[in-house]
Amino acid sequence: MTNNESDSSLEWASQAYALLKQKQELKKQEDQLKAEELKAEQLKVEELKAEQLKAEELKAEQLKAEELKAEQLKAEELKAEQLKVEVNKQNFSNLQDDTEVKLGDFDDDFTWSAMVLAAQGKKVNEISIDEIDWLSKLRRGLEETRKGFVSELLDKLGDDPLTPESLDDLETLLIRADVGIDSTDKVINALRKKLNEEVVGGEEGIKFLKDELRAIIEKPIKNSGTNILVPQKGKLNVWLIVGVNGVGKTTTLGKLAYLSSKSNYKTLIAAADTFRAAAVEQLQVWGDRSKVDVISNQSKNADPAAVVFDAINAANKRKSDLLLVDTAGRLQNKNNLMDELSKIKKIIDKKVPDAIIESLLVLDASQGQNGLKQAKSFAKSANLSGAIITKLDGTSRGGVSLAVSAEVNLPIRFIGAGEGIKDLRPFNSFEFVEALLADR
Ligand SMILES: Nc1nc2c(ncn2[C@@H]2O[C@H](COP(=O)(O)OP(=O)(O)OP(=O)(O)O)[C@@H](O)[C@H]2O)c(=O)[nH]1
Ligand SMILES: [Mg+2]
Repeated sequence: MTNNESDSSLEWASQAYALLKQKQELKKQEDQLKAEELKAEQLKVEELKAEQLKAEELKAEQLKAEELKAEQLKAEELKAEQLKVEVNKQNFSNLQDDTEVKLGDFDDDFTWSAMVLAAQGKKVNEISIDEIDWLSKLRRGLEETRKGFVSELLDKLGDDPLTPESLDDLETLLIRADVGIDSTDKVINALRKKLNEEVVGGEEGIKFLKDELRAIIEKPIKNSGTNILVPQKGKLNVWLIVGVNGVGKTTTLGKLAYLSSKSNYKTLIAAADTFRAAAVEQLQVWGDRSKVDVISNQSKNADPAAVVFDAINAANKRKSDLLLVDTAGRLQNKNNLMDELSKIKKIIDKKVPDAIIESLLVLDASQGQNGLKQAKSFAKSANLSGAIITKLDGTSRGGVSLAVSAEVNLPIRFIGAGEGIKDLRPFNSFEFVEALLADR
């Protein structure tokens, strides 16, 4: 190779190198650009991805919100449904209890009842349909007692003044109406004394008789210091419902539960008659009707005192005002019955020493003098504080109420005249005597 040749090849080489270098530089630049583009693209992809994620999250949130809304709607619908059921239930129990009393005709029942209310100082706008309904029932209930009593007396007396003979007739009639010997003697002696002092007309004689009878019934009530028995607020009141079998204890307790819960006393029932089969079920029906809970022990031969123990615990927890205790009317023998009652009382004394205990003897008016015997025997061993006279409807022996007051010295606290939930009322001596002697 010549020098010339060598020079030109060197130049070529350097040109080639420069070119290659340029190419390489260019490629490098291109690569860099590409890398940057890639990076930018990746960034974009990531951004896009992030956006998608965000969108998805948003969608999920929206979905959640919609689900929540649907759930809320469902809950509201459920609530509305429940409310409907509750209202229906209430209506149903109302229907079942037949508690809504309708105003009857403007008849003799109405006018008599209204007049008895007016005579006690009630104003026209204070009279309720319930009161009229009850008084009508009471008057009709005592009709049988009246028939063999006042009507006959009035027939005999006419409008003439009383004579010693008419007093003898009156005596017989009072005894026949189961008023009892003591109270009859008292009334007749008072009338005789009056008769010795002045002329007593028929009408006046009846008025005097009413006053005397009312005084007899009122005496134990006044002695007790409590005019109308109601649960004392702020303490646990325990009312033991006692009496022989079949007199109406459970029915009376059911009516009392209704009266008490309707008057806004927190009420509870203890099913302490564990002797009779189905006693708990019978009580549960009354509890349902009056919306009062029943504490019971379904196991066979459960101890009545243990049921009362549980019931007191429940009553304390719920801060109940009144605990009504249903007791057995019949056990293996009478001693057992009294033992059982004193065991129940001991439990109450021990658990709630400041409880106010009422032992209320239920008496079936239709049993007449037999009922009086029961009252005397219970009063001896059961430490009674009051009586409840039931089944005054359809008996001729309503006068026994007077004998219970006069001979057992028990205040009558409630009277029942029918099997319905509203057929029991606090005892009112004025209304009772007016109904007993309603023909005048
Ligand atoms: N006509 C009428 N029947 C009543 C009255 N009170 C209760 N009875 C009825 O008398 C029957 C006996 O009533 P219960 O309440 O079961 O008597 P009880 O004393 O609890 O009976 P035992 O638990 O067996 O001791 C039932 O058929 C009642 O419907 C009332 O005031 N008038
Ligand atoms: Mg019973």
